Order: sequence, then structure tokens, then C-alpha cells
Amino acid sequence: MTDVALQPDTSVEHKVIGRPMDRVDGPLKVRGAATYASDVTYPDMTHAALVQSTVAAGRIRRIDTSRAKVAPGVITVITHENSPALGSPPAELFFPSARYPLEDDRILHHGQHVGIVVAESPAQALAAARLVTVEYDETSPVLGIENPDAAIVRNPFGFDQSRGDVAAALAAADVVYDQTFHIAAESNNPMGLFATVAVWDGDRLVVQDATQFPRLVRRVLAAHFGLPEEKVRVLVPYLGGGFGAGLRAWPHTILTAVAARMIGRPVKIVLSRPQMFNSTGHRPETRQRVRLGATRAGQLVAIDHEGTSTRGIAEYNPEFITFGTGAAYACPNVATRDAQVKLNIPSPNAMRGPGAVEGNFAIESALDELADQLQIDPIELRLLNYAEVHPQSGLPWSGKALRDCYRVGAERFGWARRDARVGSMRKGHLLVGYGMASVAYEWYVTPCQAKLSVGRDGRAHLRSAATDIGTGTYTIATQMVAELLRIDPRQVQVSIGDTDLPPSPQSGGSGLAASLAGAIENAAANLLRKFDELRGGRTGESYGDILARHGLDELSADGEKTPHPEQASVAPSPAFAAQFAEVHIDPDLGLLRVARMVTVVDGGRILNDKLARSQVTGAVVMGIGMTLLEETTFDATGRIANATLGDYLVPVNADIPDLDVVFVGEPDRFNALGVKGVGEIGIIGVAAAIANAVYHATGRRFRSLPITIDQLL
Ligand code: MCN
Ligand code: MOS
Repeated sequence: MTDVALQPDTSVEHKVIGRPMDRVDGPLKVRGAATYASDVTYPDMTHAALVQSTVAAGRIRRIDTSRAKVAPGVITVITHENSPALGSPPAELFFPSARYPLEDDRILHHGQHVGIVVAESPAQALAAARLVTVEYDETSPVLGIENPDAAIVRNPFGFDQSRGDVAAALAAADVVYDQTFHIAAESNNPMGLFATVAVWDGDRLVVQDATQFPRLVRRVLAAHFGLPEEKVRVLVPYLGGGFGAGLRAWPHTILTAVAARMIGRPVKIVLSRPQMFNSTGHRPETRQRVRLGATRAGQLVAIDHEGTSTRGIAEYNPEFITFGTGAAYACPNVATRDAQVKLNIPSPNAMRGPGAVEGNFAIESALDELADQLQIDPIELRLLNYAEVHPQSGLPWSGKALRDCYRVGAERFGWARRDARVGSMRKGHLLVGYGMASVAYEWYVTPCQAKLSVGRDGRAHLRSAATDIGTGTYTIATQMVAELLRIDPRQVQVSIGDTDLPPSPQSGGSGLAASLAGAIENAAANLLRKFDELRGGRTGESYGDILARHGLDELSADGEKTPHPEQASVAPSPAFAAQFAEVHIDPDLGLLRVARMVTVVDGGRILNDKLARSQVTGAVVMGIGMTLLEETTFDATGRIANATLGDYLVPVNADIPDLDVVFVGEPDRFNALGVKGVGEIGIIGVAAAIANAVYHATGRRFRSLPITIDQLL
């Protein structure tokens, strides 16, 4: 990194944004000096362990804590019988809070927390938790997405869409497609086990929590304890991944805060891997039906898309399966409907690309089937139905380079070498298949604030309550500040992960980079304006010189992400991508290997080429897991039967082929610094690309995930 004079001299070429800069927090992490919630410790800290329900539905008849209470080191045992009553969290929360599980004696799912034991050591807490005995009045749990006894909620998000006349268009279409799809439940499995440390200082609560959304945790805790939000501070300087699991205020976090208040000492809880399966959400099981109508020439005339996901009994989960379908292609008649089935299962929650990844698998598989039926090249079919403007509003896109994604992807992949005839390509005795999928992924920008200061030493300090969940927020914030202030990145300090700092949205919905970019751009502009006033027309002075001349130690400015003035006349663009997969299948063994994948992404302006690439690569790996390996299995009692990394398969190095990632497109003209979200897009089209390649290789169409060896045999 070249040193740049510490002065706002606009004639100096100073590009930091976009560079593949190493993580600024990398050395801290490698040395073990980055403190995750599980590393936090206090002198008089205590440790908690959970008691969890062994039935999925019913009531607690009797709970006996007498043996646990007198076990070595035990300080307290809290159950619904002695828990304080808590206030209710605000109803309007997008990611609803979980029901406080000690509210009453009701059991809504297997693994529900029915008690928390606090002891002097983790081992003592765990041992005592096993001594709590619970008798249940068990009722038969409602399980299974097809269960006719399950309550169904229709249009749960209010996003069902309709344009044109789908029924008439389907009736008049040359060809009609109608198929159903199924995707198994999956579990997020971040490497870092979720942990919470809660400590009360009078009526002020400080919580270190494994969360992607500290503001949500603060709001929920404040509401539960009847406190103004300022009395609750949530800290998450580092997180060992979340992939969506950190987008809710989970019961174990609330219980830890309750316990800390009851005993007047800090309490720490670290979940076990099995508890990560039943206490921090999962991707729900889903079913979909897709109907397409098209002309013989390949023009789509109707799309009808229904999606159903599972949810817990007491809380819904924003799983927008069909939301993206209406804007994906230029089709005059589109109807989309979502529904949720209430089951006695731990609450599903966001998992990378929630809703969209399921919807994309169905729609992009359906288009592949249509292409095959009409004998049209799959890319050609997508180009024939390319949405030049937003198909619902008719407004121009703020930025869309999907055509480039197809073109560059096809070139790099060698799509032209594809022999369209099914089963025609071979490598030795292996069947070879080429498949592709098109992706449009909505990412969510929300209001965000930041404070930027420059001190007399010329160092800049950025403060915002944003989080870095492994994504690289520290690094991109450093780059943005360095470029906008035209200083060396080593002169930038970034403080995030603390709700006492200026409010920021979640790291979720692939929206944090863009939200923070808006706040930083605005703060930098405000700060530079203040420096300009102080400079009074002089030249050649550094920031430090200007401050010294005015006898100031530091100058600060606030910034916020504000809506773009053109908002009403432009359709905010999703991020776009094209994904290509080559599969090799051993017809004798049913062995399927993904031989290579090419992913071309229009992410607007890329802030850090290395980190963005790592985001997309990681997401493709998750997509391969979803397509071929991952499945959270509920047994007949509602227990998750494979809640360990020994039984739940995730991809390992040997499963992952060469992954090519390319960025195309222009800075988005709607958004601060031209940024779009890229944290999730890489997973979205993987399943369809692979399933389409499997069809091309074998002639067998898989509409259910995961695609496993036994099915391929
Ligand atoms: N980035 C970039 N240029 C852009 C946009 C982003 O270089 N135009 C890079 C930056 O390094 C940025 C990262 O990509 O920090 C992600 O930015 P963004 O797309 O805004 O996503 P968020 O910061 O909101 O992160 C959440 C997103 C989601 S929703 C999931 S799920 C997910 C993901 O990020 N979970 C992750 N990536 C993850 N990566 C890790 N290591 N761990 C997780 O749990
Ligand atoms: Mo991502 S599933 O929105 O955290």
C-alpha cells in the first residue's frame, strides 16, 4: 500500500476501494487476540447450561430441580416455576423474537429450553442440568410439511403478487409446464458456537452475544426487561459466522440475561453443537409448485409460483420463496403465493439466501426443462425473456449487467462445447453434464449511521454499530474511509459491534456493505466540508496542520444513509449472477462430482476484490452442500436426529472443485459508492445449475434436494 500524504489533495490518484486488501483484523484473529463472546470473561463470572425438552408437544406436569439445586457449584436453577414474568417485545419486528420459553408450562418443540442451571463452572452447570427431571403431559406433535392437521398461514408476509391473467394465459399457451419441488430442512452450522455473556450493572444490562443484529437483541432485551433501549448494551466485536442464524434474539440469550439478573453476577453460556441445531434456527423444509406457459418460440406467457415453508407454532419466519419470481423475467402474466405450515419444530430462521435460494432452484430448474422441451439453448431461452426494465413497475433498473453475466460466464465455462443432447457427453466412463442458472438476488439496504473523526495525528476513526461476522466489514470500512479522506488505510481505525455506537442495521440480507457505504460517504462529505471551512483557502496543509492551527484536537462529523433522490423513477436493482456447473457422474456407483463451477456476479462496485470473491466462493460451497449433502432430519418424535457434524454432512475440501468467480457490471447508480450486496448471491443458483447439469448428463430430473447417491443409482 503506498503512503499517501495526509492531506485532502484531490489531484493525487488515491484508489483504495476495490483493492484486494487483506483483512485488517486478520492478524488479531490469527493471534487469538480477537475476543469472541465465548472468550469474554469476568472475575466473578458464572456458567450456565440449558435443560431442554425431550418431547415436542404438550405441557410440563412436574419439574423436579431438587437434586440439581444441591449439586456441587450450583448457584441457581430457573424454570417456568420461578422465572420472572417478562414484558413482550414489540410486535412489528421483522425478525420476530422467539417466545420466552419459560413463560408457562407449554412445550412447542423438542429441544425447547425448559430450564437454565447456573453454576461456578461449565462442567458443574452441565452435570447439574442432567439432574433436573421433567415429567410431561405429552400430546401428539404436529410434524411434516404435508400434515393435513397442520395449520396453514396463507400470504404470511403480505407479498403475494399478481399481474395479468395467469389462468387465461396458461389455457392459451402452446406449452404448459407443471411440476413440484421439495427441499429438505438444513442447518446453518457456523464454525463458532453461539455464546452469550450477560452482566448487570445496576439497571443497566451489558450483553456480549453471538449475533448478526445487535440492535434487534437490544430492542428485544429492553422490551423483555421493561427498560429504555439505552440501558441495554449489546457487544459483538467478532462473530464466528452466522449465515443467518444470528438474525434473531434467541431464547438462550434472554435466559442468560434473566439468570444474570436473578443471581447478581455475570453469566456465560456457550451452546453445544447439537444445541446449534435446535436453538438457533434452520432453513425450513419447503415445497413448491411451478407452472409455466410459453409459446413454441420460447416466449414466457405465464408464471405461477407457489411456495410453502415450515414454521414454528408460535413464531413466523420471513422465508420469501416466491418474492423474486415476479421481477426475474419479462412475462406479462405472473402470480406468486407463499404459505407457511405451523409445526411443532424449533423455529426455522434465515439461512444464506433465505427464500430466494429455494425459489431459484424451482424456477431455474423449470426453465431448463422448458428449454429442453422446446429445444432452445438454456441461455438463449433466458435472453428471449430478458427483463430490460422492471417487469412489474416498468421502471428502468438502477444497474443490470445480467446479459454480461451470461456472456462472460458462457465464455469462461466453454458453454459452446456443450452438446445439447442429453447423455451425449462423456469423459472415459463418466457421464458429463453442463448446466446453468440465472440469478437475481434482492438485497436489503436500510438506514444506517456513522460518525467519522480525524485527530491531530492525522488518524481517522470511524464508529458505527455495524458488525463483521466474518464478511470483512472492518476492512471495507477502512478502505472506504481511506479513499474518501484520501489517507493511508493504516491511518484508519474502525470501531463497530457495539450498540452504544451510531445505529446500524444487521449484517444480513446482504445489505450491510451498501448501508454502511451510505453512512460513511455522507459522514466523509460532512467532515471534508468542515475541514474546508477551517482551511479557509490555504493549500498544502494536512488535516493535522489544520486542526493544530485552530487549536483543535479532533474534528468529527455524523453521516447517515439517506434515500436516493431518484428513488421513485428507478427500480432498485437486485444483484445478478449466472452460475455454470460441470458434473461428472459414475453411472455404476451413482457417484456425482461437481467438476468445476463458474460464477459471474454483477455486484455493482466491488469494495474489496479479495473479500467479495471469498464471499461468493464460500456461498458456492454452501450451495454445493445444499444440493448434494445437507439435510436436517426430524424423526417421528420431532427430535432432530442428526444434530452433530458427524451425522449432518457439510462439504469438505475434497467435495469442492475449482471455483471460478468473476465480477462484471458497473457501479449501481442508485446506491452510495455504487455498491450492491454480494454476501449471499453466490449460493442462489448453485442447486439449479447442478441439477440441470445432472439432467444433461443422465436424463434424470431431480426436483428434490439433496440429490444423493442412492437416488442417482
Ligand atoms: N463486499 C464487497 N463489495 C460489495 C459488497 C460486499 O467487497 N459490493 C464484501 C465485503 O467484504 C463485505 C461482504 O462482501 O463485508 C458482505 O457484504 P454484504 O453483501 O453487504 O453482506 P452483509 O455485510 O450484510 O453480510 C451478510 C451476508 C449474509 S446475509 C450472510 S447469510 C452471510 C454472508 O454475508 N453470512 C456469512 N457472508 C458470510 N460470511 C461469513 N464469513 N460468515 C457468515 O456468517
Ligand atoms: Mo443472511 S441469511 O440474511 O444472514
